[in-house]
Amino acid sequence: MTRAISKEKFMAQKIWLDGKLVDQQDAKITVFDHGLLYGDGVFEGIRIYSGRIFELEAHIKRLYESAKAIRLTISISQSELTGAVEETVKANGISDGYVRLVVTRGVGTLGLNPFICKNSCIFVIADSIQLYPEELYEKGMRVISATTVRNHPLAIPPQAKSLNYLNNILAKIEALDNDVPEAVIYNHEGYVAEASGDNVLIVKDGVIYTPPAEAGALPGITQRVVIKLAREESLQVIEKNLTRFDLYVCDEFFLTGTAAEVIGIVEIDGRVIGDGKPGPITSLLRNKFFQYAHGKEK
Ligand code: PXG
Repeated sequence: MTRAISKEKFMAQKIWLDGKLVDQQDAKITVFDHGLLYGDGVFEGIRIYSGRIFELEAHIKRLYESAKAIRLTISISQSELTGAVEETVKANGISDGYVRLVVTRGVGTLGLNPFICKNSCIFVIADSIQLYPEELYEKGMRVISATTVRNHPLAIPPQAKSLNYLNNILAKIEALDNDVPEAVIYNHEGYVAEASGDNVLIVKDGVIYTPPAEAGALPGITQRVVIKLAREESLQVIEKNLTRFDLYVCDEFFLTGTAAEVIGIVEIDGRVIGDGKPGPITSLLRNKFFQYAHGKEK
């Protein structure tokens, strides 16, 4: 598997900004943009595998739904934005990499009122992606339970991928303070929601379990694809609320996400999962996902 892509090789050269491709040094945004002042906006992170933009339609749909949830009108249509992403990837000649698609509330004043911002600001970056080292996929990753609680459903909707990621960043800081790369975040009722940038799945007695969207996870596009691939392998997948105990005593544990793809978890809060190595279902789904993403199957 190709993993690390050198930064020099894939340095983003052209950025799509409000309708135009511009050089990176000319891609400038004012300090009065509410995305910067208040984290007021939405975004997507999308992979490019073997020259194809992975699940672009699903990412575009989620972006518009996130925008709707925060009453942000994206000034161009879904098909125009799809075209902008394709154009940016092509202009930068990237066949394996990453797209960051961002829509901010736009230029406003030093006040919260979002309706003063007349036009959303849209930009697309196509670049390489900072990946976990390959060793982590082979040996599996250790995680902790975060004390930071997932956004309450009556606060920023947890299903909206907003630019306001501080809650998840606080959980990530807890992880890094404990010398592990990721943390599991629980919701206000104590059920598992997700990790700071990935969805949580476990295996118990041959059945895969993952928290339902109501538990406060971002509905992951990687998670959806992996569930589909698992069902094609005749594996049973059940969405249900999971507790910390369920994670402690499961047979296998893995995370899915655009950045991490499928990664095995081998320890949580000092409890070893299974035999301390990524389990067979995790490895099977990781391979299936790789093949599917690179178009080597179906
Ligand atoms: N939960 C959260 C909070 C996320 O941010 C996921 C789950 C997984 O969703 P997808 O659709 O990607 O399977 C995410 C996605 C990064 C990075 O740079 C993080 C994400 C996506 C892309 C890049 O850490 N998170």
